Amino acid sequence: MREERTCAQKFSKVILDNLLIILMIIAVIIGVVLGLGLRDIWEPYDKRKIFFLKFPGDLLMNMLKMLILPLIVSSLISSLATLDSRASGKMGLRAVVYYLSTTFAAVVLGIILVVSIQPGKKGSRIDKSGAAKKAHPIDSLLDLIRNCFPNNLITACFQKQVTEVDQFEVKPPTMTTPTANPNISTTMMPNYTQAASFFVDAPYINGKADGMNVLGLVVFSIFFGCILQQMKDKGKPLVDLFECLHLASMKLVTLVIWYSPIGIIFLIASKLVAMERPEEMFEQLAYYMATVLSGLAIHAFILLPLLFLVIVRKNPYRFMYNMLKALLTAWGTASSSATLPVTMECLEDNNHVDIRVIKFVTPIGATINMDGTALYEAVASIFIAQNIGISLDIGQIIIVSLTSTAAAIGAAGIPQAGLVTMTIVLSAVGLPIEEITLILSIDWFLDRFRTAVNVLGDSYGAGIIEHLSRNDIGACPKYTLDTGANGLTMGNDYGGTENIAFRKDELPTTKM
Ligand code: 7O9
Repeated sequence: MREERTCAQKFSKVILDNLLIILMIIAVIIGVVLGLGLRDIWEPYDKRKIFFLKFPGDLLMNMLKMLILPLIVSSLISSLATLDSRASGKMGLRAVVYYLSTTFAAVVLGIILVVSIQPGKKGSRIDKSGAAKKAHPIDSLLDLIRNCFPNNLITACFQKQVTEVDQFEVKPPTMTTPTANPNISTTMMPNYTQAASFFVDAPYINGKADGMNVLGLVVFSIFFGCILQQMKDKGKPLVDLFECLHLASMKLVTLVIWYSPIGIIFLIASKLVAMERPEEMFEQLAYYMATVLSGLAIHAFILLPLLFLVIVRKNPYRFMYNMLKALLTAWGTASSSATLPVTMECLEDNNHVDIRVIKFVTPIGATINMDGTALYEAVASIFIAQNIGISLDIGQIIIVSLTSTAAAIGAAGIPQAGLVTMTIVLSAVGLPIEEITLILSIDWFLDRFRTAVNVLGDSYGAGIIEHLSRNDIGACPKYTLDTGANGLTMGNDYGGTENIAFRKDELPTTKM
């Protein structure tokens, strides 16, 4: 009887899961068809209609983003508080090594492709004009570090600190005769008499950049979780609180996911209607798009799965299929932070990764691990150099690879990131940052693909880190999967071989 019920439950779960995936794929198709259809009827400048069309999509974005704050804080605090500090230290180290090496591999792959395909030399020189915001790399780096330590936890939930630079004019004092002082020779004061006024930077911290200071919250949660772990029994009430917060938030995620197909239709359709003349820009940038997309494809379908296969020795494509809901959400929303709730759900429910590993590594992965973005930034900057006829030497290419890796890791911590990180890469090799406008017109399109790759990298990361850390963290002490009435849960089954089931009352009670 009990077994029958488990089978029936499992069967209905498989049906429901696949139904959702089918609905999401249909949503993507309907979104594209609706968007392209409405383009013929509406004009792209009809902003009000587009605004209305996007409304159901805005709701999805809001619902997903609403869940980020409770999820990252509760996940990090509860996982670090329940793992012993040696295990979490090792796991953290593995995560950082994985993030750094896969991001760098993505960059190298991108550079190899862009240097061999040479998309910037194909077709005509693209003329675009417009202004890009200047960013001082040092200011961005200091902002990044400053944001790790927010001065107020409440404001950190919706604001970052950002350095802005005013320029003020300095007028050199005028002297009637430059040689009035006989002790100073005129040669020591070259051009003094002709000195015109000049401008100097006056940087100041403006705490008003919109957006969550995710890095500050992550750093705080990590330390808070470690402290709670050390407090043992005294910390238990708060640990329970955050565990409960996580569980409840994940239940909300399940609800939101059912709405996601509708949201995705309208997000995609509104984007397509608002798009400028596609024929023209696709033609000019076709080789560039092909380079970026093939790089992302090689990274997603060959490099990452190969790494997973070598380390975990399980079917990487099965793992990827199980993440499809998250990947489609990433594609639909073009935001890996908004996708974080879905990523966590897929890892837990479909790939059965240990919940403590998910809670620890996915918020950090979503913040610092962006393989797709890193690959894109490297390709984009070398493409720009090729297009304006500047050839980069090997030293400059190495600088591009290092800054792209660093920019992708720091993106979430840099206020008004997005293109700012791109300007950092360009200015590091002395390319004119105005040229970013070349690629701006199709950024929204490539963003979807690189976001999906970012999410895939985070997901494989969770699987790989779980496998490497299996001996450090021991059996799962808490039981968080949806268990139904019989109190059984499934172990790791994405390879289809390992199916450990353990009963609630048999679970180890010792605290990890
Ligand atoms: C792409 F951890 C979280 F979930 F709380 C979290 C919150 C916010 C994680 C990250 C962020 C965040 O601010 N991310 C961010 C990402 C900020 C600025 C730029 C980017 C880069 O975004 C990618 C890209 O444009 O290539 C991509 N759209 O992964 O979301």
